[in-house]
Amino acid sequence: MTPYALTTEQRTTPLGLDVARPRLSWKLRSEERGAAQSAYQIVAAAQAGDLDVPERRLWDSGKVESSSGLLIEWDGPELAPSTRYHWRVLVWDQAGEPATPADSLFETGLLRPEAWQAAGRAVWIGRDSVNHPPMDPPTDHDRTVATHALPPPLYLRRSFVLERQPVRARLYSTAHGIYQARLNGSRVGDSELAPGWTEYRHRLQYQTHDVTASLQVGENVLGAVVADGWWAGYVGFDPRKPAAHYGDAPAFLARLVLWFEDGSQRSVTTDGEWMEGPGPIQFSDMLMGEYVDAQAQVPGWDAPGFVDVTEDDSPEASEGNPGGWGGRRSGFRAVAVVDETPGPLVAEPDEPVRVTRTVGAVSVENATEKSIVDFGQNLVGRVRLTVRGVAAGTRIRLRHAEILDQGELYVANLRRAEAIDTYVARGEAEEVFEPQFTFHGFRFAEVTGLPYELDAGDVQAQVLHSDTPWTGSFECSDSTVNQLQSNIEWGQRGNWVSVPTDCPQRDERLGWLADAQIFAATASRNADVSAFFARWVLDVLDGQDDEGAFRDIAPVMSINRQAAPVWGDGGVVIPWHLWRAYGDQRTLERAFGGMRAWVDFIHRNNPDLLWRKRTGNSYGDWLQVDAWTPRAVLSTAWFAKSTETVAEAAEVLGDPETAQKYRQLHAGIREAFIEAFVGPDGTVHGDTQTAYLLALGFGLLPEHLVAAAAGHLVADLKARGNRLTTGFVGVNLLCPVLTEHGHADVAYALLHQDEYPSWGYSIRNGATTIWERWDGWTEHAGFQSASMNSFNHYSLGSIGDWLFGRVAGIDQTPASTAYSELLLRPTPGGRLTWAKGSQETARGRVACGWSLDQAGTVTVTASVPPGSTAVLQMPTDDPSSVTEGGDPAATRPGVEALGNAHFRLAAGTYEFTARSTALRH
Ligand code: RAM
Repeated sequence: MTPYALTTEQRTTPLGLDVARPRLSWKLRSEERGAAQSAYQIVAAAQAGDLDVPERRLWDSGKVESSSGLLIEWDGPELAPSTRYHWRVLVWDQAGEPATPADSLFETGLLRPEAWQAAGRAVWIGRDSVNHPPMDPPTDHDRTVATHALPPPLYLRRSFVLERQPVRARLYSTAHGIYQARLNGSRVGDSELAPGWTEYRHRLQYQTHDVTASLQVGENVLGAVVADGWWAGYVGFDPRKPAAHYGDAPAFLARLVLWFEDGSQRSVTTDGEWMEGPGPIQFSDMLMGEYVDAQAQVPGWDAPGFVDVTEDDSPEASEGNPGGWGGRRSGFRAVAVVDETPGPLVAEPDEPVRVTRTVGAVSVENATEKSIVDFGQNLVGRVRLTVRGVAAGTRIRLRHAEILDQGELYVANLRRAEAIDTYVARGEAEEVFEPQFTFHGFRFAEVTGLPYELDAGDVQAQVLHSDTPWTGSFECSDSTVNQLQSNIEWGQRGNWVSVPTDCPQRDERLGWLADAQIFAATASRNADVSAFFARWVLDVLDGQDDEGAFRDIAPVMSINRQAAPVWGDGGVVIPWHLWRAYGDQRTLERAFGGMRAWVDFIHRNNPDLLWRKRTGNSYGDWLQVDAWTPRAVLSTAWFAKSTETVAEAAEVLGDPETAQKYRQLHAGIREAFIEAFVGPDGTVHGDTQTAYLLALGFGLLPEHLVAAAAGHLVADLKARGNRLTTGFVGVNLLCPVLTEHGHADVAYALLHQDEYPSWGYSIRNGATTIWERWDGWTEHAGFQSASMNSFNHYSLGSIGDWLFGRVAGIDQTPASTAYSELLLRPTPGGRLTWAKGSQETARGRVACGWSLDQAGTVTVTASVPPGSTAVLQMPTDDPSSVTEGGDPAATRPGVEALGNAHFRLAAGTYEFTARSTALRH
């Protein structure tokens, strides 16, 4: 047995942790059946070598009897700031044999906000716009919508001299806006759009970088480029110009801490000594795009040897100034200290946005005036364009679109987001343009201004998103279903940009709670979203008001009112999901008060237990088609669901009394629901698919009417030729509820449907991501209204959870957390002949898959990680036929027969076969 994938606070070797008692985790793998951890021991030390020397250890947990390696709290001495801690885990298997230990490390951040104020205190610096108003932005930029001038980003620099080489150096930095730090001419780190987006009034993240290797004896230059970003740029669909959201100008805050051999320390911080100057980026905005005039580059501005200002235009003056700035004033001048107080700073707790892959052009259509590039995939990021040998001053423009309309970019659905990047060439043999502080959602780019035909090799798309580790895979025998899984994954990638956004392309890109909660289960199949969501939950909680109402959006932006049903319920669902999927009790604890306050808010305003009042901007089953699920049915069902979840959470958190109270409330809501909305024949008021799905999925029907209600649901689907009418809210219950109630065949019919409305219809029409609307484009009506028509929204992709959970068959029992007890229910069906899924769960790798041959033999493979067990439901109508390697399954090691083709499996890898008359292919 081997421990692997060691994490601290759900991240691999994080730098700059601001957590008093970080939680340590490891996963386990083993070839052996029944493998399990019987005990562990954690030791920690200041140096890796000291882990071996008992008397030099900082913490030794001793041998702890436990089968779990999940989120074990640091129990060593109080952590010191800016300190690296090495830790090792030793585990013993079920026979008491020790396994090979595994090592990891983490490093604390500044830990206390006061640290920013300490000697050499850091203050916010920005442009001194009183004494040096920024130059007018360029007017030749093709802006069509925006009416306000966008000021150029800040180029900031500070020179300092080191007499000695530091042995260690860390840069702690953040911005009002988005920034890239520079040190001695190079970029620091690979974060994009740092510091990311949080509820800035409550929390602003700082980043930590190890910059030891970039420093030198002699002159050093620390710099930064800071653009408006979420702080001061265009965000959401709010027509207000920058300024209105958080502030009106970007600013920078940094603390570079240097440690020397003799134990002494020195800091270089943002202060009034810094200089601010011009640079090639003339403006940059996340929605509008970026304008770069390469002729305005100030060579060497961020490197040693640069002379800030010279009036002397003699060639001698240029000497010793590698920037060769010579004859002109560089334009750098003193910054303004814009704020003395650091503000609510916290260390960044999850993986930042990064460029994670490059996608080449699939084709380039060169016409006289322009080239249209197809990347073959609707994606999120920016174009990287190589420009060859054009004259200085040549202006090249990039426009972006998700889709083409008669060969031209379709940009109407971007609304006010211009998504135009402009490059003015320097006139060199080869120049590379890649905007830095903007991102677009696009599959196509139009390039104008090149005096030659663009070669496909000269243009790439750089894909960026919050770099959550990708942990899941799903595959099957049907290429359309595989395309659906790919579309779901790309939707997740593109919409995970610091916060879970609804869409990445138009003037919106907001953290809508319903979208996120509906998709959360699918998201955690594909990727490890534990740290990402745990952070966002704080934004959700920050948005809650004194009455207990959440907001529709977090961070709050554009719309600030009490949340609608399903939207506000995201504040309950997501913390609970983090507990279920990852065992994150700390986030559940943190969120519990807010979860409960939300339910109390609904209850207080709806004492008759039907949620009809205070429903915010009640969106209903958003974007349903050809159906109208009554609002009160939907909201009351969600009131019940959230109440039940609060009860379950109270139980987990060791408060049975509170659990009992909410269980009682839940029973009351359920009764009220039945009384008000359920007919004696099992019809649910509204008679829509979503009405049945909610009632069935949330257990809101009397037992004797369950089958009848399921029958009404199936009848509606059949009457429509296996076509759905669900919107965001019903869709994630659709296939799971059908399967649960014995109608997997209907679920498969929906999966394979390619007539409108269906997933297959969008794929047949070229979708490479999940569309916002079933009718985003149809043969009969063309494009939906451009006022709301994104081709990259993940919500309708929430079927992904079912692909993993039922088609491949990976799930967990209701009482299990972090997949401690798997429920493996591979479900052959539809036209599939095989399917398989795998997931790197918090405990280790889980896999399940099946294949079916023409004779009706079904083969199931499954992997259960050490310490977990599984209940496997073999898909066969002939339980006696289940074998492994020719022997009855029940006689095999690690297997216990539970009857009716159900088996309990210990950890291990299995391959079972069975005969099935029903499943013959
Ligand atoms: C749309 C958003 C989002 C949805 C809201 C109600 O504008 O894109 O998907 O949650 O409306």
